[in-house]
Amino acid sequence: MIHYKCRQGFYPSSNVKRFEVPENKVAWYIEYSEYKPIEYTAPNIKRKPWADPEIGEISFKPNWNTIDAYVNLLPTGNVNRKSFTSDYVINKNGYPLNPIGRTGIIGRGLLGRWGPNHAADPIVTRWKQDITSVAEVNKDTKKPILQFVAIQRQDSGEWAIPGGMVDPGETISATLKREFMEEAMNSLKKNKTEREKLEKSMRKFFERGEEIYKGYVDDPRNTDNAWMETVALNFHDQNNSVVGNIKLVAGDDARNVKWMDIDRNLNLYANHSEFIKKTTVKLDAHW
Ligand code: RP5
Ligand code: MG
Ligand code: MG
Repeated sequence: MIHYKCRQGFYPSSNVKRFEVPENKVAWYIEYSEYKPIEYTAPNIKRKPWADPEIGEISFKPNWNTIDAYVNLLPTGNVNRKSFTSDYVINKNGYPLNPIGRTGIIGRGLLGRWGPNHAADPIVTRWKQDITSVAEVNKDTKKPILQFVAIQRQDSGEWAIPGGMVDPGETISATLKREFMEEAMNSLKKNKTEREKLEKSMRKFFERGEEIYKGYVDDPRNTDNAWMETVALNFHDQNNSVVGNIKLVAGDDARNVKWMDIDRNLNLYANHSEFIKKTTVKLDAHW
């Protein structure tokens, strides 16, 4: 794997320009003495109670490459500091190193954790149908067209899978359902009773997911010392009976939500298009 979206241009939501890393200088084992990465951690991240403290603070004793029972957290719970790639390296100053390589930025940027920041991505799909409920087939590939629930991200305006960060102690399956309900069903704006009812109606559907991808994400927020990793699962509504019929309402960090037709022209946030492509292979859908 190589990363593209996190090694050029401006760091997201900032006027900080990355030190541009050419493709043949990404890997750490390649000597690059001219490399002068820019230090950047967004000021508001440093104030967030859920974010890691600075490296070197005496109270901060992370257990790298482990499921860290780190106690200073609110809410308390284990933080997964293991990478799906392999054990990452800690440099001589105590900073974890991005397993893919250089990004032109040191520090955490917008990310809360040093090292891997774990997310989960629910890929909710259905078959595209015409008004008479007949599945639409692409003329060229002769394969049925798949749709997935896409959200438009508040931060970059790009369309994406409605994923989100795994909270300390949270299971992946809980994150998948919670983030889908927050971003695509606006659950945070519902009262407790409504939210519980909604959760109950989605519970069965979210029990059967198929793993599509697990690993590093080519996220524009990645830095040399902090990066995104995810587990993406597909939840497919074969006959439009569950989510095929639900009302989508954008919420939390989503400004828009819709069923998006899938084909090879998709241009999504980070490397989400790659996850969607894998889903079409699994379901033998048009791409
Ligand atoms: C991506 O960022 C992941 O694939 C996931 O979709 C998302 C999680 O971050 P937030 O949506 O919480 O910003 O790398
Ligand atoms: Mg979210
Ligand atoms: Mg999100």
